[in-house]
Amino acid sequence: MIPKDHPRYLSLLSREKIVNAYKSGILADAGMIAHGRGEAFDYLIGEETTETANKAIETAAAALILAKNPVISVNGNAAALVSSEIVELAKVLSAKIEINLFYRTEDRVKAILNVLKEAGADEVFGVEDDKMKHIEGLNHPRGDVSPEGIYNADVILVPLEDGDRTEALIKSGKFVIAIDLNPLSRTSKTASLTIVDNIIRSIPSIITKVDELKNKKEEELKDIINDFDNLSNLKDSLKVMLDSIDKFWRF
Ligand code: PTJ
Repeated sequence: MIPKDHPRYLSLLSREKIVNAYKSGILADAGMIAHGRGEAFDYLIGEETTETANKAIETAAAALILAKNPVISVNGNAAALVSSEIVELAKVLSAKIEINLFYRTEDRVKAILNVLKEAGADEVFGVEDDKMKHIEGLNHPRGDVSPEGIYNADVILVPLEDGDRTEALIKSGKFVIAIDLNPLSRTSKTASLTIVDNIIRSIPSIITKVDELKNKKEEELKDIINDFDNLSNLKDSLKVMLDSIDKFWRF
């Protein structure tokens, strides 16, 4: 129903996917509110991946390539918007996919599992409640994770994560890569590395970067990671948003 020549076609398409995912039981009701907040920040960066975000994307790709047990954590919003891209990224990295929900219900886990399987995922972790282990510092069940997935991961990619869980994952020694359009969120500030960009652009960009960097020497990849400073990258992202005032008259 959305005309392809609409200037904000992609944004409206995402909105439609989010609403449909809510109707089919994939998305938490709070997922719609979270999406709206993301839309507002995306507007401020011009609905484009910034240079600052590209630097974070390159660093994320380097960290994921070097990881011994990389895991991509999937929630309702990620399943609604980028399930195929997540499956593709997991394949190029030989990473695991784990369903890890803030508002966990058995029905939502099943619905998200179906979406991931339809997108081509062979194996998905975080599905069987009785096999879960607990991450210290979080109240049940938000801290329950799969022993083969997040519990033993060294690098975790978390599109849209909550601040408490990011903090608990960091405390348990993980390298946490967050994707969050809000550079001021606790997740953004707590993560090892934050990509301030929309997941619909950043997951495909990570795939491209992994392809570009996968044959680089370990030392070169480590240099990329060591050169990255999360707080200063977040400040740069915020600056891009504040500078959008200069673009105000151009429309
Ligand atoms: O599916 P569940 O049960 O795990 O629940 C997922 C939500 C997202 C509802 C839950 O984790 C939550 O309440 O998250 P928050 O605390 O609202 O944080 C969501 C963050 O993601 C906000 O900072 C938004 O700006 C950001 N965000 C929203 N949409 C996008 C986004 N960041 C990147 N890409 C988006 N498309």
